[in-house]
Amino acid sequence: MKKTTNGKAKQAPAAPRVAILMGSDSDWGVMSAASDRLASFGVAHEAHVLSAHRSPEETAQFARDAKKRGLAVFICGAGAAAHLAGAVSAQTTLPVLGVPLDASGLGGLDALLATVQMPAGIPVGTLAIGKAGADNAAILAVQILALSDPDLAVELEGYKVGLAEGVAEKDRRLQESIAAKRPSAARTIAGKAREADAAVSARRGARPRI
Ligand code: RP5
Repeated sequence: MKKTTNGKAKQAPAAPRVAILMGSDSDWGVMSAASDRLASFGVAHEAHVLSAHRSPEETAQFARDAKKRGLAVFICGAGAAAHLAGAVSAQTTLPVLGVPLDASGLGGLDALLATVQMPAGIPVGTLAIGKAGADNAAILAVQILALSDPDLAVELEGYKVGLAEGVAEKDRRLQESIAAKRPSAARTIAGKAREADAAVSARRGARPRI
């Protein structure tokens, strides 16, 4: 094992487990969300531009070599007539997650249909169009890896707890802002309800409820 300048053993960087592929460098602005999410879970990954149409041979070769290189999951993002995920899935038994991107005048619907409508036998797990899809593809990749990685499974549990806490915090802030904007209205409604209650009780000759 190599040593650093201070004499400590140098850790070899972890081998990439996830490959993020995209049809063009113009996809990176969206697909970097997948990279960020994988990094947040400490999952080693790599990202490449490979095109089903413009570099079909290189794409097929990469897909075929992936398993022996230790990769476990593919995330493929492409726009327009998006065949990248399908072309990769045709060459590997590793799970392939497809992210349709908005790269033409059709808002990503073209890429969604091209990615999701795979013929039977060549599966592509297709996510939402754009950044949410890239983010979810990364989370799904982590979930796949976590099936055989208990530490990662624990991380995922913590992530879910964080999501629920985030929602609770948003609700708390919403309630605060509603209360801050309508304190008098709330008092008026409560006051009117009490008055109506007292009037009904008086008509019945009973003591009003407090
Ligand atoms: C697709 O065509 C790529 O995935 C990209 O979304 C789209 C446009 O590519 P560029 O023309 O920007 O290279 O294959």
